[in-house]
Amino acid sequence: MTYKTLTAASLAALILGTGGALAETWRYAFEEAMEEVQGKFAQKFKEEVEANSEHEVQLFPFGTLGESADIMEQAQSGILQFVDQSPGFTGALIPEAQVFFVPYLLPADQDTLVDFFRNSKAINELFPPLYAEQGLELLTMFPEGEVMMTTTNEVTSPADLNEVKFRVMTNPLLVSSYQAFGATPTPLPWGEVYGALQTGIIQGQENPAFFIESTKMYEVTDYITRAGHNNFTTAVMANKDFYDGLSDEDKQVVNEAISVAFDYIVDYQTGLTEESLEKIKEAKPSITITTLTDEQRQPFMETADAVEQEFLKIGGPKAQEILDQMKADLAAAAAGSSESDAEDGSADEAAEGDEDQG
Ligand code: 6CS
Repeated sequence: MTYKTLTAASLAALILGTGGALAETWRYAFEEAMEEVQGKFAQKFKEEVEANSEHEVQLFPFGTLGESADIMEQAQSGILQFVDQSPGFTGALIPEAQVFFVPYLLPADQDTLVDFFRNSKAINELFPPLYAEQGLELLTMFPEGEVMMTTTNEVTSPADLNEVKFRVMTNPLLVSSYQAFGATPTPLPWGEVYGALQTGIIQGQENPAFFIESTKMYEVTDYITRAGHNNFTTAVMANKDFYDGLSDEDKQVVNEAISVAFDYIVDYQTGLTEESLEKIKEAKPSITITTLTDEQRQPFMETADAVEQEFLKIGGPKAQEILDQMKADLAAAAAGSSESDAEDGSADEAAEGDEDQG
């Protein structure tokens, strides 16, 4: 073989001595800052890929490439190889992804929740073809923490949300859900939320405690309400053409890195909610943090059926199949958790934990 007959790839492989795999730089954007949950996940992914291949992963946190909708477009067009976008923004693209906004569908118990995300057939088998239709390889979904409302007025019942312009992610079912809660939902991209609260354009928003703390949402609201209605779900994807074009070896590197990062991010979140709430209290002692009682939650919970029906209307052709499978997966996760509690004798402790978490 002469240099004339060498392809660019084989020449590079010769130079790099990588046995055929070209060392590339992969670009990965996410919706949060480097030290927030999505950033921590991305950093672990990068560390794993770089330790196990010749590739480099370049990370783009929130704000460097635009809003969530922008990074999704960039991933679909192949400018980015990887993107983390939450179903809160994917709902218009993949209507079935709105299922994560049926209130009280996901469990409050962390072990059950993680078991569900790890083993769900809906996530691992039914969602990937729906993402593939949009040019995306769904790599994983993971939870980011209990969602809480932060508002300028106290909220203990749906009546307290009357006339409250409440910011939600740009997801039609989330709009329906907050309508059912009695609020006036206002879909906005993330970058506009702090300013909108500061200027009084909106009077509330929802997010996990770590994000309320790190983005200082407590500065522009006075009440945090734990209604226990959801856990924040996010998803990591690759551009599908890029992923399909990877060697088997590189696919394995990517999949392994995702799996290691998943385990890492689950561990990372242990105690994070309570730590974040403590930091908020320290930074703003006047903040009121209320965990609603079961009785106070009841009217919020009663909206779940109507929102589920709405999901079946607007959740795309696979809505029913996704919902049924999610429910089956959640039941299996709950049964698995109670079995392992029984085995290690920790059922009582788990039940106590549930109460603490609400
Ligand atoms: O509320 C939002 O828009 C943002 N919340 C979190 C926890 N992550 C990213 C998302 O943009």
